[in-house]
Amino acid sequence: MKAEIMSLLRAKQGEYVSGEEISKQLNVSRTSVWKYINMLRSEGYEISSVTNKGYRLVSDVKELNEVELKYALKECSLVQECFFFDTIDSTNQKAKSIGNGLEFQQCLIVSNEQTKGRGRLGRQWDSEKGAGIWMSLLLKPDFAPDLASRITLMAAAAMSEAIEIETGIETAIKWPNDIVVNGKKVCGILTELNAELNHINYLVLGIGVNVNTRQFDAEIQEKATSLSLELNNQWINRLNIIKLFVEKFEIYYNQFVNENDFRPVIEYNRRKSITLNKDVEIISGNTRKKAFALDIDMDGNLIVKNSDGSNEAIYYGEVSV
Ligand code: BT5
Repeated sequence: MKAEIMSLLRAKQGEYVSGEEISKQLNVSRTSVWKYINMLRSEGYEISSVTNKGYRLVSDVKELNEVELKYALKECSLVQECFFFDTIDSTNQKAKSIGNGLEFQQCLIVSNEQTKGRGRLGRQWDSEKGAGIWMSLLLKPDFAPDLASRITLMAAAAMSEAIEIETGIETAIKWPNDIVVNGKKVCGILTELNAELNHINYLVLGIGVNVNTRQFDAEIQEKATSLSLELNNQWINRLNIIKLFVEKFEIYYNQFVNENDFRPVIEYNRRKSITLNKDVEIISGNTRKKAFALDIDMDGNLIVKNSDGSNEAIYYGEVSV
C-alpha cells in the first residue's frame, strides 16, 4: 500500500493529491491513507498535508527500503513479489522456507542485514547492516536440475554488468561464483537447489555484494573489498544496482528458458574471467590438484588441462587462481 501511495504522489510531480482521491483509487479508508502517509514520513519521505488540498511529496528518498524496492521492481515479470527485512538470519534461508510452502510465487528477498549469512559449504558471509546488498531470488525454473549451475553464471554476468553501469568500476569474474575488483572479492553467489531427479521444486539464488562497507573483519580484509572503497569512499546507491541486476538477469534467464540460448552468458563470462589462461588449483572435498584453465564451455563448465595432458570439464568447484 505504501508503494502504491508513493506512486500516486510521484505521478503528481509535487502537486497536491487529495486524501479522498487516494482513498478512492486504492480502495482504502481516508484514515488508513493518513496512517500510511505517517509511516512513509517516518521512513524519511517529506510529505506535506494541507486541509482541503491533500498531500504533496516534498522530498523523495531513493535508497533501499521496502517501498522503493517494490516501486523499482513493479514492472518486472520475473519477480512477482518482493520482501524487505531490516534484519534476518539469511535471505537464502528465508527463500527456502517460502519455497517449502505448497504455493509460492517467484520472489525477491532483500535484507538490510544478515545475522547468519552463509557462503558455500556452510562458510560464513559477513553482511553488515546497511552496507551491502544481501538478497535471494526464489525461482521455479522449468528445466532439468543438472542445468541449475547456469543460474550462477547468469547472475555473475548480470551483477557484473549492473555494478559497471552504476559505478563505472571494472569488474572481473572468478569462475563460477565470485565477482572481484582489483583482485579482491566484492560479490559472492550461492545457488541452492531443492529438486527431485528430473524436476526442480525451487531454486534459490543468493547474492551478496559489498557496496558501502568501509571495513572488513581481520580474517577477510586482505581478500575483500567494497564498491565504495574502490571509489574513495563514495556512497553508492544499492537500490539502483538491484534494479539493474534484476533487469539484466531477467533478459539472460528468458533467453535461456525461452530460446535455449546461453551463449550471451558464456561470452560475457569468458570476456570477464580472471580464471582463464592461468595455472589454477582445483579444490574438491579434501583433494587439491593443479591444472591450467583453458576455457568455459557452452554448458558453463570450466575446461582445464591436467598435468598429465588430459582435458577435463569441471562442473562445480572451488578454483583458486
Ligand atoms: C560465496 O561463498 O561467495 C557466496 C556468498 C553468498 C552470500 C549471499 S548474501 C545473500 C544470500 N544469503 C546468504 O545467506 N547467502 C547469500 P564462498 O565462495 O564460499 O565464499 C565465502 C568466503 O568468502 C568466506 O569463507 C570468507 O572467506 C569470504 N567472505 C565472507 N564474507 C565476505 C564478504 N562480505 N565479502 C567478501 N568475502 C567474504
